[in-house]
Amino acid sequence: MFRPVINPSPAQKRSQSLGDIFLSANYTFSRAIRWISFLPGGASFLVLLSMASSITGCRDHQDPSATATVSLISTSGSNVGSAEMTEDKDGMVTLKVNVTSLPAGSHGIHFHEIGAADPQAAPAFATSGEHYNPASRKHGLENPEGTHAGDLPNLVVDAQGRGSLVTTTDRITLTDGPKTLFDANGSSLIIHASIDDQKTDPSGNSGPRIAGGVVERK
Ligand SMILES: [Cu+2]
Repeated sequence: MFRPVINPSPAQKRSQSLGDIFLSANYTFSRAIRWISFLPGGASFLVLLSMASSITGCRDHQDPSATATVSLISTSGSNVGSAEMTEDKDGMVTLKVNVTSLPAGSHGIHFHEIGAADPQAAPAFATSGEHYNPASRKHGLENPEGTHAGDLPNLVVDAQGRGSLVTTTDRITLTDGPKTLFDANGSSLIIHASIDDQKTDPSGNSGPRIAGGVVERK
């Protein structure tokens, strides 16, 4: 198949090695096709599909329902930040909250049981109901009879009014199931005026609601 070159020039060497690469790639491809042809129809279709998807680079088909977002507003209706949520394939949800223009200090923050966050309700954000608690537990990350599905670590806000919280939880999901935030009446994320003591039922003495928003599919 190949005419051997005795004492090849550099140009001849180059063309020979390019030919080798072409031949070896061609060989690998034809071996793969021969191998696929031995598989039953369905399996060879799947192999071809996975080859195609690895070529186009679209192997990570993420369920669109596994991400969510919250737009947070204050009691006066102004924007004070947002939250992003992502659920991984094992059902672990990562929550990232960023806020501005809130009072300095530690604030209780929870998922509440209704997807309605009206700052003009009396009292503010009363429309979001109580903490999301489908398992009927008591409040607090440190409560022996806890924990509400919607309970979270405190959100710390600095002297400039900025705060962020990054945490993970498997007490809630964004995908369907008994602890999904997207149940019949949805859910909200609510920030309180005071620190959550993580023990006192039903809301850790965290005081009035100062900001909130509805959890929405992204
Ligand atoms: Cu709350």
